[in-house]
Amino acid sequence: MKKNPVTSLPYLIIAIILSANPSHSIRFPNPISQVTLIPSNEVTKTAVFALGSFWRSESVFGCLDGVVRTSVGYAGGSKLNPEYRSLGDHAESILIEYDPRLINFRQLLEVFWSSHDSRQVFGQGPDVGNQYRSIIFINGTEESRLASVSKEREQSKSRSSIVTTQIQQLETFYPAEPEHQKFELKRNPFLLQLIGNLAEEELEKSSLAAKLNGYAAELCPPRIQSRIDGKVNEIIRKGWPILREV
Ligand code: MHO
Repeated sequence: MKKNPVTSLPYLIIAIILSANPSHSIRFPNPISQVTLIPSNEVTKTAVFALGSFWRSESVFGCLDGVVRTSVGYAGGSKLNPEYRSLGDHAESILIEYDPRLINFRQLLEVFWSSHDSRQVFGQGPDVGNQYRSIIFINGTEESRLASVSKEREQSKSRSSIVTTQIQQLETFYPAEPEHQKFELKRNPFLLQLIGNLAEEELEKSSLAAKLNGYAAELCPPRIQSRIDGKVNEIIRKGWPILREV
């Protein structure tokens, strides 16, 4: 039977294109797991807060959508090159790198206020000492304004005690020792294995590790906590592959 020239024409054209130029191979879109959520030309901003133990603070902020990276360190004091066992007048602090298109400084401030007791004097929760004091570090007039407004709002909620939070210009942020970075994730070998037992440097710059560090401490917002639960359970069921994003 004679072939219909109309239906065979598109195949003929494709065959000619493919044979004429070998670079025209068929491309499939990247599988979802390979699409990074952070565009390569990312323009991120940073924020630094102190609100008690930095193990906990890193978990609280690392889990938020829009937070790209976190690291813990020392800030707010004058001692040069502080260390965990001799941090001088510094406060345990958290450096947050975020995508301003997804989360902004004002929203980070809301998380800051709701994640600790800013009225507790000389400590936070069970942790006693000056290193656990509450500080909003600012950079620029807009951040300064937002910080002051939010602190006034916080104080106006009750006049029975004083909001101790300081607002300080950020000078130097000294990163803490590796063993303090992603502390909550590191004490969960199961989750570490799930993301492929990343090397220390990768762990420190990984957005996924920042999220799972919050998940490990059960400090993610409930919606995110259950989203990650779902992904983790799916991987347990399949036994493979490794968790690449949440
Ligand atoms: N309560 C904590 C404080 C740790 S911290 C990073 C502890 O277990 O020692 O200061």
